[in-house]
Amino acid sequence: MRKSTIAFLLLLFFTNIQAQNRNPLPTNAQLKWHKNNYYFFMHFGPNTFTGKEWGDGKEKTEVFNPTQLNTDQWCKVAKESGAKGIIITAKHHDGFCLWPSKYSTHTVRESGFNRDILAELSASCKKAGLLFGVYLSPWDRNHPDYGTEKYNDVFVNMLQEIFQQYGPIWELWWDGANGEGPNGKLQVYDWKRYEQLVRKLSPQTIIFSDIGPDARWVGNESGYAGKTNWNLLDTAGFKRGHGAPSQDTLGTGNYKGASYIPAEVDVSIRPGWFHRNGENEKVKTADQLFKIYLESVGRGANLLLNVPPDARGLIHENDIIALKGLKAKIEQIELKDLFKNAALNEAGPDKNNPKKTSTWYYMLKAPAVIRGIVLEEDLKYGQKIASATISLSLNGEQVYQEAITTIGNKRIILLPNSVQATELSIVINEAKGLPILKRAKAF
Ligand code: FUL
Repeated sequence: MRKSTIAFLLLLFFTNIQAQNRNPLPTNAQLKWHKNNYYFFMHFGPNTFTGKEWGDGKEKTEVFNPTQLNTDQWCKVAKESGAKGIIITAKHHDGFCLWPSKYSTHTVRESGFNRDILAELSASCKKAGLLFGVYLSPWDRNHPDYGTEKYNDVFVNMLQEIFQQYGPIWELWWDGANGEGPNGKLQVYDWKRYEQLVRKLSPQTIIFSDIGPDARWVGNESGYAGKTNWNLLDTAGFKRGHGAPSQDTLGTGNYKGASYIPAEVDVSIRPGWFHRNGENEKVKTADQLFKIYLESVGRGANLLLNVPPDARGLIHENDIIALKGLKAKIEQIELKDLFKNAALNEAGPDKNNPKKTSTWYYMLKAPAVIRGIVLEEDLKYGQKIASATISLSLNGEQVYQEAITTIGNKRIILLPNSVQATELSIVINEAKGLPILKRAKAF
């Protein structure tokens, strides 16, 4: 064999070993982010008044004219729905700014409405104890500089305004869309510069985009994460927007992914992202929202549920009814802990052989009626569990069994029918390293 071939094979061998040993860890900000696993998205702007989904940036600023805008009402609804925060479209693709930016002439200031919605919402969120986040579309169909290098300065200046005037910003939401601007040109986004600035201004902010760096798009807007959902992603060679990893990969993550970038599920309570009057009867029902919750939060992802204010500047009554229903359903899971006082028998995990099958075995003195199980993995040391078998038994006789793959932040298993049981066993069949279960609950 030639020397160069041997060198190549050795390189391949070591690269492979390295890949297998990878254990990307979450940052503290990401660990906290996992805990706030359900929050609101709000699309609000000229589209709310024109009925469009994508404004072309030529809308007259006066169309933006909410008659009863009240950000305290938004926060009250968020709080009463169990959501932990609000991410608002500070600027959508039409370029209209919900704050009076010095770097645009297409803002609330020019609309005659002349109230600073970012200031009002960030104050309301603080008052209500909610997290505050911002969606800032880089694609701008109004700004005259879009499509030129000058626009990168504009975008950076806008980021600066937002972080300095309305912070702390908990999450920054970057859409990868990159269409034409008013002069027909595409923009070459300077992502590196934007990211460096945000890290400098606010190191704890979670930056979301198709490929992170802190949270990734889940690959669909229908409200579900992959049944297997790794918080890891390979981003080398991929870009935001076109050029992102495949939608399937975004949904499942990469088993051996090089970076810790967990998934966020964005979905709207209505048919579109913006409120339209004709769609008040098409608000998703509490049952539909609960299914979304189970398939997002219940699969280890975070849920960003879009609840768009209407042209009054309020959250519509129909949305509130559905959200109350959702909250009641979530509470049935979260407030119950049927195995709380059960005896626990652990067989493993084995520190010397972390890949060995390990079992957690809970026993109750009297039978309980079980509708579902909640499992949580401790992610501080990385995501480890790849496959597990959950069984419920009644006095030693098995009444239910389900095989699952990843657990991650939270795994909710809803049984097809409630069963009576006295024992719950969780067998970890495969783990990438020492598996640590934070808790197992039954409801
Ligand atoms: C997309 C946008 O084009 C939609 O209008 C919406 O804002 C959604 C959340 O992201 O990429």
